[in-house]
Amino acid sequence: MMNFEKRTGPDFGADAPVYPAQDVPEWYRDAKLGFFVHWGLYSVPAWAVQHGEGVNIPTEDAYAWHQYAEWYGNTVRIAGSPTWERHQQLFGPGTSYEDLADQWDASAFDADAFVGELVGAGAKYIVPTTKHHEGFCLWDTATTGFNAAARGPRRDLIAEFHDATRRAGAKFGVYYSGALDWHVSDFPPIESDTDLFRFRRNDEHFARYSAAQLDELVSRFSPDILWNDIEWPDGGKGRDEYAVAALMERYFAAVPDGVVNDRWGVPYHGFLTREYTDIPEIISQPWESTRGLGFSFGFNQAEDERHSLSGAALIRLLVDVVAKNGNLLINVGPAADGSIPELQRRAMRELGAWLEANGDAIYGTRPWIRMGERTGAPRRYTTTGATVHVHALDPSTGTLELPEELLGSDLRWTDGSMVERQGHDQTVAVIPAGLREEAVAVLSAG
Ligand code: FUL
Repeated sequence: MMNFEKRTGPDFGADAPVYPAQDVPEWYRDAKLGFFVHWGLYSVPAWAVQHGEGVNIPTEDAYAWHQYAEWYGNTVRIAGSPTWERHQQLFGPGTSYEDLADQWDASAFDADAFVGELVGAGAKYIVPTTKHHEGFCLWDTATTGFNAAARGPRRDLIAEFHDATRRAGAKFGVYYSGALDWHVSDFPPIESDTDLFRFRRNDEHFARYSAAQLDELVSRFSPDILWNDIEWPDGGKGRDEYAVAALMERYFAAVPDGVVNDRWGVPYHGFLTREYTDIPEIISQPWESTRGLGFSFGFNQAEDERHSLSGAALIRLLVDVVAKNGNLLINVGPAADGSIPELQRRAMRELGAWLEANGDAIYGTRPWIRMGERTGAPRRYTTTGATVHVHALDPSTGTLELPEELLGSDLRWTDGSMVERQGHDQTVAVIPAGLREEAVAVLSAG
């Protein structure tokens, strides 16, 4: 995969940093489904305000009412915010966010069992947060004592994730918050999108700190994916050894078949990322859709069934993303103790069972000439070589309109049964009774 031809960023002249010209590897495109794991100090309170049906939060309050529980460390510093109020009541006014480090008890975490759940749900890759914006490192790092081996769990949680993921035969990625680290910053809380870009460390010293951490992660775990977030400190966008270009160089030398995302703030990216966004069409470049099962990545105890994707909705989301050339990086937010809350587990298990029967129409596929049809009952297409898979997103209707390109093909349902057709020109497939209860029913034409 390594491609030694170099790309340079625009407009930098002779001093332009040189980025690798690395393609997104085929294994990543084939994988289709990964699991994000957002776990950190924020999992101790595990709470964010739930907006609820029809509540409209004015833009200026968006950060005070942030729905992402992993943003707790910021929200709790906004005086008067619901998080701030609840925090005073539960933990007492003297308890800072960072004090939560010593309250984090991860004793129920069994990495093999945890990873087993994700792989059982169909994950081909797993991406835990190694350091989220809070700055707490989940691995045993030499760069700071603010880490899970020294405080709270007193375990190297990333090493445990890594070993279990490799044992399970899945790919291992790392999420890393590049330019936001509230532990080593001294800014007021972020209360707007403007603040997000103002209140962040951008100095050279911080770029060195971040690079040292990412280098540790690369040399210890050879991660298949570097999933950076919120860009890289500006102090590290040149040609120095702590700059993105040099980091990439070292990364691809260590992991030639690795891949990075697009959140580095430089003119180089691997796969594109989309977060809680509906994509209307096929995107020709490899991309990845991410979201939580509910409205948060970190576990939010304020959410229930009403806020979380059902198993069926999750399956339909995966099919929709894959038909549009994407991968789905669905998030699981464990409780502080390392267990997966039941609501999330239920949806994951339904997804795993569906993939068990229909995985051939997902893994290793590529999009067809179009993602689906805009009229009639909702459906999506994927392909394996010359075979086209037609996914009925609402099989309860009992019928599936076939695209005219496939009318002459041999058609079979996932369960191997022949396809019965109806209509004067035989363009409608009858969905067998046994498949009508499924979230998505699939027939293959080839
Ligand atoms: C965002 C972060 O701010 C969220 O907390 C989450 O980690 C998401 C995947 O990326 O930009």
